[in-house]
Formats: sequence, C-alpha cells, structure tokens
Amino acid sequence: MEKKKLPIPPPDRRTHPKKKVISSSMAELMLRQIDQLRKTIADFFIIPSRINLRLNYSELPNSVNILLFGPSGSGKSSLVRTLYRALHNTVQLPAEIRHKLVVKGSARNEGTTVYTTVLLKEETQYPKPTSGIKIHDTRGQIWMDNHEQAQADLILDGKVKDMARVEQRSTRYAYKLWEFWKSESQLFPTEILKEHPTLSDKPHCLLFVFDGSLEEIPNGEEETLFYREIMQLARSKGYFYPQIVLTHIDRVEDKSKAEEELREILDMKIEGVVMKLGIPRSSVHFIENYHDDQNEPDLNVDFHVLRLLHESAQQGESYLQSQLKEKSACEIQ
Ligand SMILES: Nc1nc2c(ncn2[C@@H]2O[C@H](COP(=O)(O)OP(=O)(O)OP(=O)(O)O)[C@@H](O)[C@H]2O)c(=O)[nH]1
Ligand SMILES: [Mg+2]
Repeated sequence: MEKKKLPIPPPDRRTHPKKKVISSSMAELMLRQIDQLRKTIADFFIIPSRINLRLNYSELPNSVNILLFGPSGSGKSSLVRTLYRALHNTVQLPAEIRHKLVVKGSARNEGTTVYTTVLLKEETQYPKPTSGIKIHDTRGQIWMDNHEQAQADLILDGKVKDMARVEQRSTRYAYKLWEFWKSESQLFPTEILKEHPTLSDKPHCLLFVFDGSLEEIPNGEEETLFYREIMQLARSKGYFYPQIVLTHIDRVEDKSKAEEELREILDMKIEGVVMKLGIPRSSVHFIENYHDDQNEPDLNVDFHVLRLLHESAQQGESYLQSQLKEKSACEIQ
C-alpha cells in the first residue's frame, strides 16, 4: 500500500479522562482525520507499484486477510463489529454480518464458536482497482493447551473453511492418534479443511487481542507462555510483526482519577505486554470497542480503530511482499 501521509493524530482523549467532553473545534478536526483515514483505506491496493520484472505478482491475492487471536472474551468479535461500523460510518451492521458474529452477552452465551470471515471492504475494479480487506474472527482460547495450539496452527496455515468449528475429532481413535506429527486430516474432521490453501487463504496480518483492563496482560504465566509459543510458531511461518490490541480502555479510564495517573497506568500496561511477549512497543494498540448497544458514533472509538485497520492492512501488505516468489527463468521476458 502506498504510504500516504496520514494526519497527525489529535491529542488522545486518553490523556483526558473526562472523555465525553470534546470541544467543537476538536470534533471537527477529528472528523476530518477520520474521513481521511476512510479514504486512504478505501483506496487500499496491495503493492501498487509492481515493477520488479523478476517477481511473480500474479500470486498476489485480491484481498488482505487479517486474523484475530486471543483469549475468550477479550473483545475480538466486538472489534470486528467496531471496525465495520467505523469504516462504513454506520450504526447498523448488514444482517448477514450481524447473524454471523456472536458477541458474548449478559446471557453468558458461549461467544464465538466457529471460524468466521467478514468482508470489511470489497475489492473494486472501477474507477480504479483496489483490494479487499477481510477479517477472520476465531473462537477465543480457554484452556491454553496443546489442542488449542494445534487449532491455531491449522488456522495460521489458512486451512480452515468459513463457519467451520475448529475442534479435534473427539473419538477414542483420534485421542490415540494425538501427536503433533500426525496429519491434520487424522486429527481434525476433513470437512472443515481446505484442500489446497494458497496465499489468498493464508492470514497476512495477525492481531492478538487482549482485555486491556485486566491487572495482568496476558493474564498469568500460563497464558503468557501460550501466546509466546503461538507467536514463535507464527514467526516460523513468516509473521514477524504481530500486532497487539488492548481493548476495554474505557474501563481503565473509569478507574483512574487524574490525567497523569491514567497516562502512567497505560504506559505500565503497555510496557508489561512488551516485556512479556517480546514485541516492539509500536505494535501495541489501546482501543475501545463499541459495546452494550452503543448507538451513537464515537469519534475516538472510530479514529483509533481506523488507525489500527490502516496499520494492519500495511502489515499485511509487507507480509505479502515478503512472500512474493521469483518467476522461473522462462517466465521472465
Ligand atoms: N466496556 C467494554 N466492553 C467491551 C469492549 N470490547 C468488548 N467488550 C465486551 O466484552 C464482552 C466480550 O466481547 P466479545 O467481542 O464477545 O469477545 P470475544 O473475544 O469475541 O470472545 P470469544 O468469542 O469467546 O473468544 C462483550 O460483552 C463485549 O460487549 C470494550 O472495549 N469495552
Ligand atoms: Mg468472539
């Protein structure tokens, strides 16, 4: 994606705990910046300058795939909804997406149970070619065990079909087979698997979503170890810059009294995540999702998730660039 110069972000509301008060001039400025982000994302086109004659650009997919991972309840499905709302400047999601996406509610439903793909932005041909943006929601981890690691492995390879329940076979036979070196079709039901996944099926950008209002992020040693291992696995597959999304910033704001105190708390949280997961600070994003039937658009929510989406599309593009192969000698003219 062409690195367009984006506007300088407005002073972050997060340094102003009384968040509902935004002056009208500030609101205008933010609206302009949000508008510009929407335009930049609408124009997104994977690697627009395809000028290296040796590279096989025909392998590039028409859409970039963003994949969500993270503990159950951290806000992944809410993030998909929030991104859609922010990008399309709408309160109501299309019925198809509303039905597909399950957000954990007060009825204590199970949350997401199937691998769910949502088209955030369609690809276009006219008036100019642009790429699509797809986001893939997954069932959150609960047990942080070998089974969930193997499920993540399968998803990372782009092998899972839309709306598939990613779960190992539960027969005694399958249990006996449970070894990492066994083939996936022995461990997982074959009907959930794609036969020959290509670069278009693989994730191109990984987002790890955690609840940023918790005392510890990730929550405890076991969880930290689990996600470190998943990130190691991802690195071995060429994903070097996973992004970390910390949700529920509104809850952190509610707890802290003063601006100074809030800034310190956020810094400490980000520092903790950086240390625990061994990722660069610039890869950590603090956001708030739309939640609890919030029907009014919120400029701060929109602005921060759109920046996250823009960054994710760029990360996806970098991954794709790294995956481009050279043409064979006879293909080069
Ligand atoms: N206050 C607040 N609530 C949030 C935020 N993000 C998500 N929630 C709430 O957190 C709960 C869990 O959100 P989900 O989006 O279902 O979480 P999930 O990660 O998809 O959960 P699984 O599908 O089980 O993995 C829901 O009740 C959301 O409304 C946020 O930023 N702020
Ligand atoms: Mg979910």
